Amino acid sequence: MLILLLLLSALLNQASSSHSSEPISFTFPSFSRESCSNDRLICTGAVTAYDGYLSLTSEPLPGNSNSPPIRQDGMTFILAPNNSPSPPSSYGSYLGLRDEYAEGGNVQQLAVELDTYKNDFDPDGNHVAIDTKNVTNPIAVQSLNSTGVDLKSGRDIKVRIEYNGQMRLLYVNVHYSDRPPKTIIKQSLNISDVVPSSVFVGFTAATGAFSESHQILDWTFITTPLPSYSLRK
Ligand SMILES: [Ca+2]
Ligand SMILES: [Ca+2]
Repeated sequence: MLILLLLLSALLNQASSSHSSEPISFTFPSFSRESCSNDRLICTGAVTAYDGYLSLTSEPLPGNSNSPPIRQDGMTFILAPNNSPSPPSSYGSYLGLRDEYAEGGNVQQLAVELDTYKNDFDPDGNHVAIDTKNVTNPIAVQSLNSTGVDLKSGRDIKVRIEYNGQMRLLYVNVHYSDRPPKTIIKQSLNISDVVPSSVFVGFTAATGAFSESHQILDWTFITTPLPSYSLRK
């Protein structure tokens, strides 16, 4: 059972904030073996940097094929108030995100999960969900089965997560990298109710009894300021 957490320190410019702050943008067009040893990324748990990608959990051993193949459990993109490593009992279905014994507790996290394994509380083993307090009771969940995207296909998958602070809407797009974007979830959300104004952003993932490869190939993060209006008396 492997747990990991990767966080990059950044101040999130909350669009709903009354304070103006500088927009933040960064991009990792790729990764290298040095990506975890420079100052930009905090890699904990099983996160390993390779030439071309970050591996969030230990890679499955070559030839370790299960019949029928079972893979688990998935990964998340997370906004968190601190850079603590994944909680102790967050392996498996808790995706390196929440301690299973602390479900429903007072946390200030926002996560978009890509879940590859059906637990009792899941619709299936191929879905996207938005988690705040609970992994077991997400505020939104949507199966990918009708979209043609299979998270376990081994193909490169692009995920675009966009928050519109004026409309207070969170969009999640998931598609194969060679296919057009497709909105999977459109969820009403006031992000300032969920996370503090200063957060760490990054990824978590976990495996359980069976392994799975969770790789980040590239990553771009952008905030934009609210449109400003000038008033003339
Ligand atoms: Ca699951
Ligand atoms: Ca789930």
